[in-house]
Amino acid sequence: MVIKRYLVNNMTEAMTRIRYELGSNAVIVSTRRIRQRGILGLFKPQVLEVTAAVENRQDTGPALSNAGKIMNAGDSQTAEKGQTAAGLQGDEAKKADETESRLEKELKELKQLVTMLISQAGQTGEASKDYIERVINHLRDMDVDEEIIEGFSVECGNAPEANAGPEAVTRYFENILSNCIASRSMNEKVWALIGPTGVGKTTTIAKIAAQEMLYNKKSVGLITLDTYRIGAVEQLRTYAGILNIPLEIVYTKADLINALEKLGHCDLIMIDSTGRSSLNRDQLLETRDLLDVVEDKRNILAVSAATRKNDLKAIVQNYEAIGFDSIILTKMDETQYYGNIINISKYSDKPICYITTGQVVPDDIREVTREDLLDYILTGVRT
Ligand SMILES: Nc1nc2c(ncn2[C@@H]2O[C@H](COP(=O)(O)OP(=O)(O)OP(=O)(O)O)[C@@H](O)[C@H]2O)c(=O)[nH]1
Ligand SMILES: [Mg+2]
Repeated sequence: MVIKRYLVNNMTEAMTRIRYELGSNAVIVSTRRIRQRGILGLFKPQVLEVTAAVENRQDTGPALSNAGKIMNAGDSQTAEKGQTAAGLQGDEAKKADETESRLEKELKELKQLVTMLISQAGQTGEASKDYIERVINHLRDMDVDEEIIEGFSVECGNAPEANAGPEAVTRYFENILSNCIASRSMNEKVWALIGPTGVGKTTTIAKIAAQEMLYNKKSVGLITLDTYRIGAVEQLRTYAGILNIPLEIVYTKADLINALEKLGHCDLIMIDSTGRSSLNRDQLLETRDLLDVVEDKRNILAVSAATRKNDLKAIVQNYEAIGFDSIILTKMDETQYYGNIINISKYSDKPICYITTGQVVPDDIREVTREDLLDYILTGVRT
């Protein structure tokens, strides 16, 4: 006995294929609707699984074996037709007619099957094209840089169908995002937050200090360079008071050296700096001059996720005047257009270490993972 399983769209397709492959003696053993396996299956409609059996292997493949006969019959038909009319009589002529009509019928079925398979292949290609188009529109909505979209479109849009579905898209962005996550551990003892005005530097310092104390049991000390803005020192003093940690206020390089010595016993020293417009190079250089006295430090650029992408590009480029090792994307809760997560990987080769998601200290901050960022970028086109 030969048993064969078919995945088809409907019973007509099943019957045609079974008749073609197993012959007219085949019987249907079971039918059920199933979804195809794998993530790609989620995006495909259910298919019909039909199991058919035939008693004897010799019964199988009549159409295939007949296919040869059809060709031969076709070739010889013209030559033999005159002979048939002239020579064959009664039963024999009837038999020949029957064979001819059976062959015609099988040929018709074969034609239908081929047409159906060709149209199905076309539809699958269309589906993956539509999907890539949908992802491209989504990326545009997310305000992703056009050059990134172009790169994606070339890579996935021109890929063969198997490489142009949701799995391939996820893989593509996983690769990009792998480079924009701080995989290196941040072992430096001093972390200095720099960045434009009002992006959340001081609040973020309070969040990190609290989390490092609570979860990593580190002793933390704070230094502020921001004696420029009225109320800035008080803001950080309030956090230092709540956390019960030391705070040093610094005006000059000598002050900074003293402060670092005083806080030498701390596991982590966090430096808050004055917010600087990235377009004011003199101010940027002033901050760099001051920070240059600190050895073994990590400069972290804080920038709001809600920044327009061209401004983000300028900020990242101009802050190279100070130099930075990683990035914090702040105020993720203030935007629904998360393109900057991926834009920043194009504008800078520095990884993202944290994102902040609200005003609450210390909760609204988290270290980033690739999956987290993928969710931000692809939610809406993954399901
Ligand atoms: N929605 C939202 N607001 C935030 C976030 N982080 C900080 N803020 C708010 O942004 C405002 C400015 O925060 P600061 O921490 O003072 O910003 P800063 O960068 O230190 O500002 P300057 O020192 O003036 O340059 C405050 O109202 C914060 O509560 C965040 O992740 N989401
Ligand atoms: Mg501040």
